[in-house]
Amino acid sequence: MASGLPFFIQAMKYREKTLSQVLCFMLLALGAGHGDAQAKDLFVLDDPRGDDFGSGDLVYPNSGLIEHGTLDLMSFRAYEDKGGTWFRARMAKRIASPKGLSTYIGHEPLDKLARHGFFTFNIDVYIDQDRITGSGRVDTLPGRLVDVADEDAWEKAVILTPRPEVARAYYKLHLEKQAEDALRAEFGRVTKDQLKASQEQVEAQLTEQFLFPNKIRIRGSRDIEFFVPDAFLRGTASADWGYSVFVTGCEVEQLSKVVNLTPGQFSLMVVPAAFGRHQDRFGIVNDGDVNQPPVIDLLAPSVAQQQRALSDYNVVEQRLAVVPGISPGGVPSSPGVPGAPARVSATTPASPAAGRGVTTSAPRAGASPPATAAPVPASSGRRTIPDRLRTLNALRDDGLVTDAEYEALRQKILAEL
Ligand SMILES: [Ca+2]
Ligand SMILES: [Ca+2]
Repeated sequence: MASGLPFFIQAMKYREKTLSQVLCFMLLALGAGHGDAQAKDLFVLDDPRGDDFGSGDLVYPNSGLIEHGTLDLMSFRAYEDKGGTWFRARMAKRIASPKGLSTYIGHEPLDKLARHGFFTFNIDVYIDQDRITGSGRVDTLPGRLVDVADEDAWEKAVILTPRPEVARAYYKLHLEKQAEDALRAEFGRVTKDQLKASQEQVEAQLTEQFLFPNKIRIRGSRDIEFFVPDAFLRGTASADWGYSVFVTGCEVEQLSKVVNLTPGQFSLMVVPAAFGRHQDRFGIVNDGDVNQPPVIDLLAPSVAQQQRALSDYNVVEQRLAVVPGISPGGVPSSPGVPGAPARVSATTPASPAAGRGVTTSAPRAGASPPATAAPVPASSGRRTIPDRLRTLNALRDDGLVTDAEYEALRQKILAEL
């Protein structure tokens, strides 16, 4: 559905962006290396400096922890290594370390939670492997408030986040709850078998479509690298694929905000935006609209394109801002079958019931929760509560969540009874 994108963005996709990027790509192919004999550059995409303001209206929280430049993406590079691809993001400023800092609640060492040397941002990478318009998913993780362009509908999502195991577990809890709600809404009750099938479906889809890398390293002061195994992408990252890449602030402590909110409100570790200046969220200035996405920097050839993409949404139409993908090799998206619904990639439901609500066929605009999930009152007996508590216990046993987080989440889960 090309009409979902303003013309100038579509035009950009095939023209203005490709020249410099293809040039970069060629230069890299000529052998700019990493000092690692095995490493082979695949591509690099540059992003302007000083555009870490989203649509142009976002200002940093006055927490003292992050400041202008902290979330400013300068380039996004991929290079091949044994068994997979390293992605490297270069930021405009030194990447802040959690060392020596404490959690807000409980005052535990922050680097006990954020174990990979960073804690202030997430970088989402949605990869369109088939370059067929409308084929794949267009939704992004909860809290980002953007969709990916239909042209760049994705098959694989790689989410760099300071607490990868916890992010995955929280997202899984969220999906399981959605799936259970959908089953109950449809059948009035949920059998043990349905529940089991539904949970297996959630896990299979997560594994197939989402990677939260835990092989992460900081290089120098401004580069962060994360490893994506070939097994996940089914090969090395290709310059011919499309990449939708953006930076959000990381809400590294989650506490009460997780698990049980409605789908439209649930946010997976993203610092939100709100009017005025705040300590704990991004501020919206310049009379900017309150519903703009909390995406601070979008990988795009120009600042203007980023601003256009992030400010083009409509709450009444339940249309989110749409972020374009970039193909480093300049491969355009080919038209899909006209009028065909977006393909739900990979996991096919074992039975109609099992898959319901799980195979999120990428509803446009997370503003509206899936219709199937709506009618169920929160007080309906939840079969997944014991499972969710087990998940939570496992996170605690691994030392991945603090006692304060554990307690807040436990209360939240139990309150659903
Ligand atoms: Ca930038
Ligand atoms: Ca940008």
